[in-house]
Amino acid sequence: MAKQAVSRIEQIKDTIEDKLKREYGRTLKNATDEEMFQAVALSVRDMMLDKWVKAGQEIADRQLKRLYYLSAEFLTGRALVNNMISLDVLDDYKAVMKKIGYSFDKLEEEEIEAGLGNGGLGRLAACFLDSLSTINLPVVGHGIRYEYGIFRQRIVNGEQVEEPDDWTIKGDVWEIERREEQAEIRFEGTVEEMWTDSGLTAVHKNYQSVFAVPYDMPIMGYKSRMPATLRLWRAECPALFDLHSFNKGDYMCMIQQRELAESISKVLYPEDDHVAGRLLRLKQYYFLASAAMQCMVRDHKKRYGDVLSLPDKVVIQINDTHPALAIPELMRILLDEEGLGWDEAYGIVSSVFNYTNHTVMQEALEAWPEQLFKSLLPRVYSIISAMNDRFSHELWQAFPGEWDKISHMSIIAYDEIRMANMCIAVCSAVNGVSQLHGNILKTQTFRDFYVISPGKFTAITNGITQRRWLAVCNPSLTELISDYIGDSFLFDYRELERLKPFIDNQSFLNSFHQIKAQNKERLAEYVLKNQGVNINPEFLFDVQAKRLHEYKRQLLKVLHILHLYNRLTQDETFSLPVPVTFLFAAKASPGYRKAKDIIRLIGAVADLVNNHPRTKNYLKVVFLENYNVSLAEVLIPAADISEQISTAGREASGTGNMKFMLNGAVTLGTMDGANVEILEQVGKENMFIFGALAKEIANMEMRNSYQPKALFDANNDMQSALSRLIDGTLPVNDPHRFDTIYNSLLYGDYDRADKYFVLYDFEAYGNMFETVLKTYTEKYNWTKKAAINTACAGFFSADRTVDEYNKRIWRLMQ
Ligand code: 26V
Repeated sequence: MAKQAVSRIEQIKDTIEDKLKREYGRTLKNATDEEMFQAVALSVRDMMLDKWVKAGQEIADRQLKRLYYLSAEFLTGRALVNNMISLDVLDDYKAVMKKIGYSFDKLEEEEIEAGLGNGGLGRLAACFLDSLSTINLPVVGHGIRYEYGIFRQRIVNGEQVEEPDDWTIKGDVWEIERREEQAEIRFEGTVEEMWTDSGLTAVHKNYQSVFAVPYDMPIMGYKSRMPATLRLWRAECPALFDLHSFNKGDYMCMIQQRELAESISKVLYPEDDHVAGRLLRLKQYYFLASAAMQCMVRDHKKRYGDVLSLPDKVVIQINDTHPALAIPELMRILLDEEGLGWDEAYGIVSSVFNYTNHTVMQEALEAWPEQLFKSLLPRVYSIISAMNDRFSHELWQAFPGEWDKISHMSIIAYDEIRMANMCIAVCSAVNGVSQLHGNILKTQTFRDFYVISPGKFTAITNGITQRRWLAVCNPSLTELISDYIGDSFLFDYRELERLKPFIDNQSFLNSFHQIKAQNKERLAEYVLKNQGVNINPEFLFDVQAKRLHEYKRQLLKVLHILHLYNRLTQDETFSLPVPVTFLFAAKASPGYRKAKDIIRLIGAVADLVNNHPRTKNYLKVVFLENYNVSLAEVLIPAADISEQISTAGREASGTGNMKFMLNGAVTLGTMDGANVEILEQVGKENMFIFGALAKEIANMEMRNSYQPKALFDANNDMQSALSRLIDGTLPVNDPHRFDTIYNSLLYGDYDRADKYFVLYDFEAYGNMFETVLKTYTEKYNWTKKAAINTACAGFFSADRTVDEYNKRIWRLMQ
């Protein structure tokens, strides 16, 4: 080993020893696992802080324009190994741990992951910060420091049980509290308008204050000189006790007020499927928006003196509509605190804001009850009202007399305030997250808006960071790739396609195959250790891992398993060319009944097929508990097949699809979201595509022509599979447990029958699955397909994504 490396290793060891001594009064010999983790993490943090401070200086000196990425969710996951890789010290730390005889894996597992997000939207925000830092663009992410992140899921008697996720219980090593930069957030009260020398001004009175205290975390991109900052806001009660008014009644009241104030950042809402007009959620969103905007204006004025130069120095991206109140909040600050006139303020606001849409599901488009909004945020309400008046006027000019259209497009109508409409009306750019999704926004969801401002709309396909989703989660594959093409693909995603010439190289493919086998073994160990279930790595691993939602169609896969069960049990001559382990991992929103029923169904089907004397030789079904970033890191590298089977037109992009592809899983999917672009990259020989197209689905919906019952009547296999839901075959206590699922497919409950076209695609899915199994038996051929998927995944790097945002929208300098 080179002399330099030896001294670096000694230095790291000394630092860890020093941290242990000073923080805990311990030595390398008697430190607990937790103390060891903390000491190591602190030593890594020191290295990041050096870069962080320098970056801050550079931003100030060069007066760089900065991005504010506003998001209600940042699903960062564990940070230790990722940070080591970014700082290029992973091998050094491994050597140190070896030297002191401490397991590196244990260290890694000691970290509690920050689960401050529900799914794709939150994880995307985390990938973006990593990529922005990697390409050295200056960004601050603003979010909420939820005390409880996404719930921990346990399965008890087949049912999902939610448990609180106490992630800060041991204190978070990565964050730094910045109490001196707190902001006051005002709720409720009344607004008085007054004429003063500077015209009509509004004064907000009798409000209730809550304080927002920031916690900053450096996010280290790969070999970056510009760590990103993630600033998470925590709610606190303004003053402690007011001793003068101290009497028993006030005391109780004060304690209550304190609880109320602090409840704002208490918990992440575990829903991403529908909007309940919840007061606390609205408070959270305003809390985030106001804290971020106050902080931004304060910082800008400190650097540049006034607010007029904001558009030159600042650009804001709002991640879905959750942080959209930042728009009227910045108006409020510019009007009421900075004394600007409406047009001047509006000019600034409309030039700095941009909006990303992440869903076309109507029930997830936020709209707040007008009265509730008005009483909680009276001043913000009056500003939105004024924006609505002006916007309605424009609409009237564009569509004279078309009242339906105008009220459909207004920001406020039918006693509701619609966040997406406000964003589109005000922002400079509105983007979808895949090509297909962008087109649906233009032609369906927001088509009337597209008519009046076509230039605003764009589509930028999502991406993932190849550091976490390859280097961290699949070290062996990373090493193999590096052996063939060097490791610059970790920095430059285009490099990955240099693997293509090796796709026919026997020894490359052998190693690729072996690595997949090892990763399957690693997963099997995990499943045995955590759930006490044995899975055989010789089986094909078919994985569907994502939030549980009807549109994602976990149900399609379940019905197909029942179909295979029927065939295997009814026809002794039928068998599968290769046995399959079907892995599911998914959290259901706690209030989403149907989603929870589907989890129960998966458990019941698992009990059925895993225990039947014949089917257990061919099928194994496992539901993995508590899907989160850390589980994804073990699961994804072990997949042979990636199930991406949403109803076409519904999945805005998907990012799990990209993670699986990068790790050499072949996609079995519909023409939905970014699957369409995966197909463009890999070609149809390297992907298994089936099912109705988005256009067909939209047509059937428009004409109301889809009749699942007719399909059912004409298809024996479908009948047999579906009847398993209600004929007592499934081992559950209540024989009617799955009646609702059955009925909603055939007859609809409160909604249309089979709203997500599960039965429509049932046969096509089954046929394509047969092809998958046949292909899998040709080992060489299969590994080639898998490797091509890895080689073609470069396009889906979030480095490419943020670079596109930058060229089209942000215009930041490196
Ligand atoms: C909606 C709501 C509504 C109610 C309250 C909380 C909440 C939280 C999130 C959402 C929107 C869900 C949007 C979302 O996560 N979309 C996913 O975004 C991914 C990143 O762009 C994309 O890959 C997925 O296809 C899309 O479903």
